[in-house]
Formats: sequence, structure tokens, C-alpha cells
Amino acid sequence: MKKQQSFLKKTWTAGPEIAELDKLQEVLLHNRALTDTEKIQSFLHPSLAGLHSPWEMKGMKKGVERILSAITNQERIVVFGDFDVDGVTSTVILVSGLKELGAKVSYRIPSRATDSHGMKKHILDEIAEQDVKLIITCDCGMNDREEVMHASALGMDVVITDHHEPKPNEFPKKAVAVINPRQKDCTYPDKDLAGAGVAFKLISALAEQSFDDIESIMSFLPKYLELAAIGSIADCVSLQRENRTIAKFGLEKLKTTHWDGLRMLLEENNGGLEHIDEQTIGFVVAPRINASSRIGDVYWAVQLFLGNEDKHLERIQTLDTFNQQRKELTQKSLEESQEQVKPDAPFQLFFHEKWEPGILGLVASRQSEDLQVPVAACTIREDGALTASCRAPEGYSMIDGLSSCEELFAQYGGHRGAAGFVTDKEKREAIHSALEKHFASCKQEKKDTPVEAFISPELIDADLTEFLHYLSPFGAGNQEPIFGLHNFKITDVQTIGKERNHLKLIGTCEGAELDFMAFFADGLRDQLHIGDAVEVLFTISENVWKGEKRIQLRIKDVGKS
Ligand SMILES: [Mn+2]
Repeated sequence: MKKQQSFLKKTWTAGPEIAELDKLQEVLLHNRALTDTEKIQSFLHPSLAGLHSPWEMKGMKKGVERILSAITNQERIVVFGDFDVDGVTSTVILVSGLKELGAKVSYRIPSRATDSHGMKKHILDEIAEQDVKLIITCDCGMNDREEVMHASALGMDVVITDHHEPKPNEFPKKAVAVINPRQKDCTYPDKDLAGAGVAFKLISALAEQSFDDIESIMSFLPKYLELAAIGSIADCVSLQRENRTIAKFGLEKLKTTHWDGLRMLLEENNGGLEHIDEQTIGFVVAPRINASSRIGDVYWAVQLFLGNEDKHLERIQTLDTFNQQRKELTQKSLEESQEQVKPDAPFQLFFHEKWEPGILGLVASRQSEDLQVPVAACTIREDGALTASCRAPEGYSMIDGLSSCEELFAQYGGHRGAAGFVTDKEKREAIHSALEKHFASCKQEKKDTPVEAFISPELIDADLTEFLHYLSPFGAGNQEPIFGLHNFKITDVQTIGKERNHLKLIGTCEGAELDFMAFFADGLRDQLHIGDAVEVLFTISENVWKGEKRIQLRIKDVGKS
């Protein structure tokens, strides 16, 4: 098959050409390994009954017992969370859920800029002074062996709930209970839950112990499913199996959300709640929650869920301001990082001492996507330490890379796709060359962009978007389908958006008039000319704005016809 070289310097292989909907459906199911009727049914129509019992998770029984005794004895509990969306939603699930069950509970989240992830001794010291007897972590703590010892020495019990990969020799053995499906000997069938998924499991188990009847449980739990869905989608866990069920039902439930602050935020920024999908989480909700810890204070995001309604409008405006600043800072930092690109290097390290620690992840993630190699973006923290966010495209493991030279870091952690470290600023060059060497040895062939099918334009209609909705939510583990179109004749190219960094491409194909959106399309702008015929790769989704439904075609790539 002919390989196509794109304007974005990627490649794809021409897929099958399809003109009928049922053929296209077949291909889409086949590409997702959905081959028999049973698999197809359970994928397209997942059921809440398919969620696993929380008691299958190692540590659950012990953790629940300790928490219930804290509730009975009215001991003070602190939920120790994390500052990203997964951490914030986990924190809200536990704090709100425990309050509802009668607990005396508050929360603490470390600062993204000065503390980084995980339990911190100075925070534990503060907490201990407030007569706290129990700490429950969420989305963190799995490798905080020393900090848990510290808490325990201060007279506080710790229950760990987390989903991060356990590191050898860092097991928090002083914890009263460790709940993490990834830990050794945990036979829980689904290892891929997000932190918010694990928190949801804990609150489900607590509900089972606290209520006598199923009606009470059913009126208690669904609001936490909404949050688990937001955390899971934002944390990019694989949206298969249990995560798919959580995301699918949570998104549906969000349309009548329990959370007033979220409802108001969506009314302001999403034109209402009628249409909520994974993109709403990715583009509207998650950036605003994240902006609070990146630019301002994570408290603004958490209180949008836990605080009084009369302050929500102010909170939403504040989050918007943070988000706007976040966008501007990211744009500026991205431009600065652009000058540091080393052509064809197997690993890229970007550094600027003035970059905001909170936006490093955004710089790393955009560069890694564009360059298709692992990337670290670094800056100097307020306390003088070098701090970095790292991202790796599919096929590479960032955490394996960092582990390969762990002696260079004071602290590091993360997953295959995303990780981070903190260390002495003198170590920067050594880290750069160690990681360059590591990734040179596991250099991947550049992967072709997967195109499901080249379709005729008449297939782009409501029947197709309805089918795509059944396949959704898309994300990690369930790639959004990319379609191709041959011979699209460009009749107009418009620059749009406040920052002028999006394009609208208008033209015709087989007699049909179509328009495409290309977001962050600086790399395409100079290559698209009116009158040219091009090949277009794109995704198809439904967009509703103020009650008006539209099919939106988003460009993934463009090439010569
Ligand atoms: Mn997480």
C-alpha cells in the first residue's frame, strides 16, 4: 500500500475505501477487536452491573474498618489528595462522601509549584497539630514509605488509596491499609483504574457498610460516578472495561449533574448541559480545574464542588482568569521551547529558568506529540531545585527512562506516558545525556497515523455520528476513529480564534460542500492554498451549542492528493 507523506511530516497508509454505513460499522468494530456478538453487545451497551465488587480489592476490608471506626468515634480525618484533575476529583469524592456518612473530615493538597506530588513531611507536621487521627490519601501515597512512617510516628494512622505503579522498596508498610489495584497480590480484575476510580471503589464499599437498603446506596453513589468519570478521562487511563463503564455512565449522569458549581461552569462555558462528552471534559472542565493549581491555588477548584453555592460564580470567574493566563503562558513557553529543538534527537530536553512549573506538562505534552519522541520540560523551582514534567508518545515508557538513571533524581515518579522529577540544578546536562542515550537504544519506527477508512462524503451524517456515540467515549485505549477523504478541493482557508491559532478549511469533495476545523494549526497554515486538492484525515463528532446540533469535522492531518 502506498505510504502518504503529510504536511505535518507524519505518514499514513491508505485504508479501505468505503461508501456504505454498515460496511464502515463492520470495519470500526473489527479494528477494536469486537468480533463476536457478545463482545459487541457488552462494548456498545455496558452495564453498571458489570462493575466489580470493591471488596475484591486488596486492603479494602482493612481500610473500610479503620474509616468506619473513625466515623463512630468522631476522630478527625484528613484526605490527602493531589492537585491534578484526577487528584481533585478523588479528593472531592472522599471528602464529600465521608461527610455524608457522618465523618469529621477536611482535606489537604500539596502545592504543584513548591511541593510536587505526594505526602510531604511539613504538611504532615501541620496536620498532626490539629488533632488528626486518620489520613486517607487519594491519587498519591503508594511510594511514600518514609512519609507514612513520619505520620505514624506523629500518632496518625494512614490509609493509602492510589493507582500509581508501586516502586520496589518504597511500599508504605506502616500504612493501616493500602488500596491500589496495581500492588502485588491484589487480584482485582481491573488494574487500570484512575485515582478517582479507586476513590469511587472505596466510597462504594463504605456505602455498602453504612446503608441497609439498595435505594439509599443508589441515591448516594451516582454523584460520585460523575467525578470518577471526570478523573478517569482527564488522567488518560485506558477507557476499556471498568473505566469505560465509569466514563460512559458518569458522562451521562453529568447532564443532570448533582454538583451546582459544575452545572454553573458548564452553563457559562459549554452552552448548557445538554451535550456533554469526553471533549467537554478535555476542553472545558479539565483545563479549568488544572489551571487552579498551575497558576493560582487548587483550593478554587476543590471548593467549586465542596463550597457554598453563593461563591460559585466568583470561583468560576477566577478559574477562567487562571485558565486564560495558563493559555498565554503556555503559548509563550512553547515558542521559547521551539528554539531549543534538536532535529532528529531521540529525546528532547527543554529548559528555561523562568518557566512556570505549572505549565511544564503542557509544553512537554505538545512537543512530544509534535516530535513523536519522549520529552522533558524543565525549570527552576522557587527553592532552587530543578523540576521537570516528562511526556512520551505511544511505544515509549517515560517511567522506564527515568528509572534507568534514577540515581540522578532526588524524587521521580509517574507512568509510561507521563512522569516527572525533581533534582539538583547541576544535574541537568547529565540527565539530558543519560536519557538521550536510553531512548536512542529504544528508538521506535515512526508509527503511521491509523486511518480506519477512506469514506465518501455522503456517509458523514447523523446515522454515523449516532454509531460513533455508541463507540465512545474515546481516549486512551479506545482511539477516536480517524477517517480519510480523497481529493478535497479547497475553496477557502480562514484563520479563527482569539489567539488566531485555529484554521477553518472550506471546500468540496464529490460534489458535497464540507468544512473542517483545524485546532492549533500553525504547522498547516502555510501549506494550504485555495484551489489545491488535498487528502484530509479527520475525526467526526457532534457539537451542540445553545441547542443547535452540528456535525463537526476536525482535521488530524492533510497531505497532497
Ligand atoms: Mn492519577
